[in-house]
Amino acid sequence: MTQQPFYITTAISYPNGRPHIGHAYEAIATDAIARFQRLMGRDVFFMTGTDVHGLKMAQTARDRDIEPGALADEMSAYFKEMDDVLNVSYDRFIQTSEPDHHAASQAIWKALEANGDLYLDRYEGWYSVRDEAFYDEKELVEGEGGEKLSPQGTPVTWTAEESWFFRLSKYQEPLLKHYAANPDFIRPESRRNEVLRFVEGGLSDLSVSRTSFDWGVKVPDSEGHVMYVWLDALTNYLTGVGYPGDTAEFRKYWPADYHIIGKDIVRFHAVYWPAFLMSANIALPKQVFGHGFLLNRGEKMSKSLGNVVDPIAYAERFGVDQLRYFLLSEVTFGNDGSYSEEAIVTRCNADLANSFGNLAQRTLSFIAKNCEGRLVAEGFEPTEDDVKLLNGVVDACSVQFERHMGQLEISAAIESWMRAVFACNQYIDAQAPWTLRKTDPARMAAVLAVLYEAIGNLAIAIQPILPAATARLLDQMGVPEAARTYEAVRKREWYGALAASDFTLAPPSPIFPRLELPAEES
Ligand code: ME8
Repeated sequence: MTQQPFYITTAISYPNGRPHIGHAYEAIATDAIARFQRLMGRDVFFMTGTDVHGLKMAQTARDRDIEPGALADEMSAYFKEMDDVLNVSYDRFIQTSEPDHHAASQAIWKALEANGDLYLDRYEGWYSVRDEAFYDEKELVEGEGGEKLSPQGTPVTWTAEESWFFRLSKYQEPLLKHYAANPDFIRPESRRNEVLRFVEGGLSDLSVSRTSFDWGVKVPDSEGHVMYVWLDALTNYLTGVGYPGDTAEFRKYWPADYHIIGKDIVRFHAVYWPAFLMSANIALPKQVFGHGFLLNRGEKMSKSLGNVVDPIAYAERFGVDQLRYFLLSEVTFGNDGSYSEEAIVTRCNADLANSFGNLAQRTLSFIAKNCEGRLVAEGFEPTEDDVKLLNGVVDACSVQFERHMGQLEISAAIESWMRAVFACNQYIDAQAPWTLRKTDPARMAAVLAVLYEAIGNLAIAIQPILPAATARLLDQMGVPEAARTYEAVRKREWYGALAASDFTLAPPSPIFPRLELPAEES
């Protein structure tokens, strides 16, 4: 059977500083979805990277007295390192200075031009370097000192220069039609409503080239112009799958299934991007999902507040899977969420160390110690409680987990998994194998076999969230690689089918140690 393709992307980050926890959050969430789809049997292409052009990068490089290209290379390495440390399973990490990306950006430019959507004029208006965005006068807000700020609260400067314009105004109606016909094009609902209001308010043509600096993709046949950084940056989603040209890769993966991005850049992805694609006669992505922002104890991260967190330091301190689990369970995907060290420790201890980890540890060590590491595979009659746990609770968890993850309801998927973990802990307490050891050893072995199946299935289900810990656990349990897919779980018969037949369980080591807060903070 040929696998159905699935294409997912993160935003590409500005590497004008080191990655922060917001970048880590987006990478982790997108990775969980990509891993989930692979387990569902899809042929996944997962794209991420850095967005190295534009004025922000040029200015940062100037401040540091280095070339923008050197800054891009140096800083992009930190983003890649973050992804690798966090176990982010990207297929391509793009840096937009790469030659194939310049070629793709120039190709889309020519397509817009061929469609009659570009014209040369003079731009006069407000520009925010921090947002790399142009704003209409009517969108600006007043700062505390009476200065003009962008709607995102960033400084704006008056800009006047010769520029190429894209006929964005022409796409107001086509965009509104597309939103109406595809209610899931922009999610969540709140973001969709924002975009609808913005587009209904009318669209001005968009300045798409700059002449006051030269750090960017050169505009074809237009000396002195570089492309507006967002036009080139958005095109990375095409570069990654082989655009331009009618390549097999492009036909396979495009249009993208999901662009996963933060709420601050929904306008670029849900207005400008589909308009560029319509103009270039390229199919539109299926969905743009704008996740929320991570706040440090409810406050926005900022260098001046000194609360910008290094995700690698957090991963080293709490564990990669612990950080992944915390961010994905604590924050409802699509909403803002808050994090603190105490919250990470509390949640990971409650859910991972005390509930799932403890369940696995006590069950597996009991099997190792009291059953010589062997499971009862055949010859026992499951009781009503056994059937209820496996068919009722664990099967239902798989179904709910899959349904929620398929809808990007990541925290709800984890909640359904946690409910099944609780049910297993209740089962072990009610069955009390430690008592059965003396009174009914055959039943004790059966109870442990049921728990083994349940734990194995729950570990397989939660792999997208906890890839390393589940791999270690499933290794300890002797579950062959081929049995670790959702399809394999669905097809399997219960009772002893999970472990490799010649497997003997060794005394296990705990997979989730209890976390402690550092002394000075506890
Ligand atoms: O916007 N919490 O790059 P970027 C959660 N280069 N997510 C956050 C966040 C936070 N506190 N802060 C930022 C850019 N993000 C462009 C994208 S795509 C063609 C070009 C998210 O480095 C942000 O919303 O400013 C975005 O999705 C991503 O991190 C990169 O942000």
